[in-house]
Amino acid sequence: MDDLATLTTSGTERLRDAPDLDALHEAEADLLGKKGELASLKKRLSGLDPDERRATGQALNEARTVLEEAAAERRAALESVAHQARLLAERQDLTEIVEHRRRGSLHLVTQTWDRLVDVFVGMGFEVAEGPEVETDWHNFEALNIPSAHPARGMWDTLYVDLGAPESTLLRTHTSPVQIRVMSEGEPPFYSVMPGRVFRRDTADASHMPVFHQIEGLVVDRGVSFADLAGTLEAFTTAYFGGAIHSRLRPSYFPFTEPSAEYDINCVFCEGSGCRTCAQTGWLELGGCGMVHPNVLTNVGLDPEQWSGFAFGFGLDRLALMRHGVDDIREMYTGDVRFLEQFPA
Ligand code: 2NM
Repeated sequence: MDDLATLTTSGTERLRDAPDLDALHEAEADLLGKKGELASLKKRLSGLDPDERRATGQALNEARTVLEEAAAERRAALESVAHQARLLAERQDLTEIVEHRRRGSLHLVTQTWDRLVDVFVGMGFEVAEGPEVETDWHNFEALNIPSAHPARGMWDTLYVDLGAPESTLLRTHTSPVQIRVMSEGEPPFYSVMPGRVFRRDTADASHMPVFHQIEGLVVDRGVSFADLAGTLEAFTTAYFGGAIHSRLRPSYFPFTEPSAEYDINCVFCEGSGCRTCAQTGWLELGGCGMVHPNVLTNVGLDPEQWSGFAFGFGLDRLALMRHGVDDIREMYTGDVRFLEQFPA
């Protein structure tokens, strides 16, 4: 019994002080293992008389319980320390690198192009594109602008030194795409043509020799001027919001009859008059009209069967207006301080 009491005291102490899991394991084996100190004490039970044996056996069991509990307690403590150490060792620094990579964005003109196309596609139009180098026929002749026609002076044309003189040019508008669509397909047509166009102009605050247009074309049976007005009004509210409306004013284009200018309420003052709209309350956006019967005939369509309307406006001008930029040249210098103000 004395040996047992000593073993319990010293054993508990040894277990409690085990410096690590290996030492604890070793102490457990020495104290509680098959060949351990408790087991060797147990062997001595056979030398005792029955009463002593029962009391000592019970004390042995109690000592085992005490030692086992001390071992379990120490194991829990050591494992917790080991766990903390492992967490610390496996710790990963996932802090984001906040060094700012400079990210590009779509050019203001591209953003405007995409938004316009989105609105027209939403209204059921298809998108058509065509070549930037065109024939005189597609750019002028087919559009009811013969070479001697005074209206030729409406466009300052850049010619390409190819073929007969003045037979090949940089398109002055996207209308030749409409000629191609009508020549190559079968009506009905509901298409918009965004694209880059070229004019022999000196750059100033409102002109660039290279700029962009979007034109639209509808050809179907029984299309009227009311359809044109309704389509442009629907586009106006869809693109600018419900507060902005459109109006049409009589005008002249060789390829449409009747022809009209397309205005919208000034997006800055909404009609009350400001500097941008020169106190008129209106902004000129573009032109439109009913496709001239000569144009329909030129592309092989019977004007008695088919009628249509077309419209067109400057995409760059729209981008400038929308963002209150006062000089078109700003959009084409490539200055990042300008470009990064439109990060959409
Ligand atoms: C405009 C204004 C008015 C137009 C007409 C045609 C075609 F091919 F159908 F005859 N294409 N584009 C047109 C009409 C374009 O832009 C200011």
